[in-house]
Amino acid sequence: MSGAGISAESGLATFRTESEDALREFGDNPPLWSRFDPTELATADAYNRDPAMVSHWYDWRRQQGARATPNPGHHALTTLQRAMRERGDELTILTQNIDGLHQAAGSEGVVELHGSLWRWRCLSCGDEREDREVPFAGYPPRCGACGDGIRRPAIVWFGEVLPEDAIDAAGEAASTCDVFLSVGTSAVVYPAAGFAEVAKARGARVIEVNLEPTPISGVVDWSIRGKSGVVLPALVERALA
Ligand code: BJW
Ligand code: ZN
Repeated sequence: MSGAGISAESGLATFRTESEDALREFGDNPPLWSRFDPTELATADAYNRDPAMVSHWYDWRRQQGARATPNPGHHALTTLQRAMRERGDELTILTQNIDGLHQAAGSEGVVELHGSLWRWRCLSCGDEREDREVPFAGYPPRCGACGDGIRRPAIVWFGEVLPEDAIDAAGEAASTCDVFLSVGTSAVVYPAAGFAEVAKARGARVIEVNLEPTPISGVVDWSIRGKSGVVLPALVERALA
């Protein structure tokens, strides 16, 4: 299970941090919710109130996403996934991230719990399609399928239900895995945060990789403090040795 922290070393801002030390370390790229109000941007109400403003904000996010490339943390997971497949095992990557960097690193079958920065859904006809155009042309963005419906980012905002197939895949992986890795997530946003505990309750070993302690640090078997771009390559190298 990855969160925004795994993409921090690709230059993408995280959402929140618990420590002042970490806040200083983020320098001129501080966590998003330390400078923006999520209720003004990441809810359906906010979008209905001001679709142009919210769309512009996501344009800015897409501009950053378009420039970002996977870092050694993403690549390490791809290496692990391929090596495990060769041995007849499986590594399921569950991500809360909407940036697509796991896929860009070559990981397969990535389960996107919170949607994607690169997909849009029409509020009228429900058509959902990929669009990587940055910046997006015209506000509010109109649907290419039905012609006049307004499109919204296919991202899961606060108070919205996660995609059913993603929840099912995450539940299945968490309840059947031998090892559950929680990487770069503050583990406060539900239901995603609950899967580590599901895995633990079903007997999996749980490993956390994070710069700082989180609410699941007391539950996990190992809590490794450090940057995922450093820790994951080292972990994977040892796991495959
Ligand atoms: C590093 C690092 C490095 C940094 N290396 N580590 C119980 C109580 C109260 C509220 C709720 C509740 N249960 C559910 C809710 C509501 C809500 C919720 O959980 N709120 C909590 C905040 C309390 N959940 C929802 O609303 C969800 N939906 C839902 O519950 O629906 C139920 C429902 C039922 C029936 C009808 C209707 C509804 C949906 C949640 C969607 C979350 N969406 C967002 C925004 C997307 C939009 C956008 O991106 O613009 O998704 S919120 C934001 O947080 C984003 C992330 O995916 C998500 C998780 O954040 P993540 O990934 O953990 O990042 P950070 O920044 O929090 O943490 C980064 C971590 O990395 C830190 O710990 C750093 O230390 C670390 N780090 N650099 C390693 N180099
Ligand atoms: Zn439409």
